[in-house]
Amino acid sequence: MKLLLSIINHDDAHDVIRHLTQEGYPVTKLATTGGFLQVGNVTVLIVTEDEKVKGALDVIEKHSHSRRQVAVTPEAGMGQYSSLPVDITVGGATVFVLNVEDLRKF
Ligand code: 2BA
Repeated sequence: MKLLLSIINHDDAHDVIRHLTQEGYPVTKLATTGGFLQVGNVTVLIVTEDEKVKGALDVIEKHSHSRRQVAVTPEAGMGQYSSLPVDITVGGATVFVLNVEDLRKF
């Protein structure tokens, strides 16, 4: 079994979760915050059989979209902090696939 730990853009999360659920994947949604932008995103936990991982990844890929944006983040320089705009591409989705030894429900 595998755990898909999927960090999804807030604007895509509703669609991704709806389609995962329709396809029969059990989903737990966590409200999370990205460390770099300090804005909310959604972490979705899915535990499923190895052979169903590709199907879940396909759903996530199909309904997640990356976006380019300019972010202003604090940057150290010359002994003081200034805000420098940086051009970044924000997922979409970032997915970690982990082995799960056991699944127990009580
Ligand atoms: P954030 O940490 O808020 O990062 C948002 C976007 O900012 C990232 O998009 C990336 O394009 C950019 N970024 C992040 N750290 C950066 C840095 N040190 N310098 C320059 N640009 C940086 P994504 O890569 O699509 O990541 C979206 C969200 O997924 C992240 O939000 C974070 O919550 C999570 N994430 C991505 N990679 C991760 C990882 N390796 N471990 C844990 N969480 C991760």
